[in-house]
Amino acid sequence: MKKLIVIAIIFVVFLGSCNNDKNNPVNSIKGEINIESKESNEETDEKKINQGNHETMETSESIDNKNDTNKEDEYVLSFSSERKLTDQDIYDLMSKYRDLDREGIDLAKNEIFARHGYVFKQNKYKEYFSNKSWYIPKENMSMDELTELEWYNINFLIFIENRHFPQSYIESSQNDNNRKIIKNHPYEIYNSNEVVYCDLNDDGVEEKILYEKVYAEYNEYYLSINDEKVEVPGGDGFETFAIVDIDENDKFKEIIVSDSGPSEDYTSVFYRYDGEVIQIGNTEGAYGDMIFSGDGIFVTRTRGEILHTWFYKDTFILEEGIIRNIPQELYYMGACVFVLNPVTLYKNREKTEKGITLNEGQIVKISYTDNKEWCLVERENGEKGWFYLEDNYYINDTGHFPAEYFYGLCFAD
Ligand SMILES: [Ca+2]
Ligand SMILES: [Ca+2]
Repeated sequence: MKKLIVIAIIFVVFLGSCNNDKNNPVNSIKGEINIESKESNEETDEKKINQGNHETMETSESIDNKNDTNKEDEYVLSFSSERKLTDQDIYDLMSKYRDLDREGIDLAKNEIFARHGYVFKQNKYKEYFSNKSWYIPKENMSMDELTELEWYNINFLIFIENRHFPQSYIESSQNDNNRKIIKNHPYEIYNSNEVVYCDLNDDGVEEKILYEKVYAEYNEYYLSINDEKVEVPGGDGFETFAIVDIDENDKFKEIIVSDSGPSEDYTSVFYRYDGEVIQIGNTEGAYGDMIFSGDGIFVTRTRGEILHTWFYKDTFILEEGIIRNIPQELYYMGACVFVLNPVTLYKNREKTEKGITLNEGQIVKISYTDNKEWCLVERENGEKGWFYLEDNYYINDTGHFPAEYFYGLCFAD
């Protein structure tokens, strides 16, 4: 059991590395768990531990006697010590308490500790649980009293907390990226349906540029440069376009027209003018997603091909008038997931040597992928292993979908 506590603490700490919010209640709870587990490790007297367990049994009996009638009202999750929590439980909880926030999930998690009489250090928990008729504080409560199932549920709730609420690692990492992009952008943005003058080919003569959105049954988009007009592909083009100098060492400036697509699958088309309008390439991502370094290389945001809905930084180069992709061996996915069922990984990207097994109730990070077949999973302690997707759907040779093993994958349109 002590080993399990250590494991649980490791995952709490690991999740911290996926979470940028320093004020997150998880961290304060992490502190509480650490303090208590330290005490329990020191408590080597078997007699004491047995006494502790006995007291817990008494406590749970008295809980049942007191609260048979209003169990649902007395708990956020009345069954969180009895069975594994599922995604559905969280959705039910969210529909039951419409104003359920991060705090609510945090309370659900602490409720598991409180059931064993955990004495909270922070006033907000002290006050909340002292108002529950079932809560009996127990000064010498040992973390060893928590069952494997309860640790599973605590980890699950920690994962939910970070996934569903605003300061989640997912959103904060995206915000960070956006901030960087805004700081670095050297492009200029212009409105559609307004004539713009800019020398695009460095011949000392400004081009007359017009990007038109024509609202008809189907939206139509046209780019006119001087006397030439081309139709721009797309279904939901931006109200603006950008002029950028991708490579400061050539004489051209480039025009980028971005489109938000049917479900925010942003795409961009690139044009150059050299006496005629030339489409030089297209990428995913809008110009606002891109970082230009001025040397012909730029980065955009591309949707990943495998496992779930995710995006990666995709590098392109403008060479000899054409934009082409620079493929990478591995792409950073960085998806923190909760393990629902044990899965054994491979030591390397060959289907021969099996390595570590991920156990249910763990939080791990799917860090890198070749974006074709293989994904690298990392544990907080640095242990790594690979799984592959069979026929693009199933994990390894199991015939089961990734969502059966990992909770937290995103399957958006
Ligand atoms: Ca010119
Ligand atoms: Ca240039």
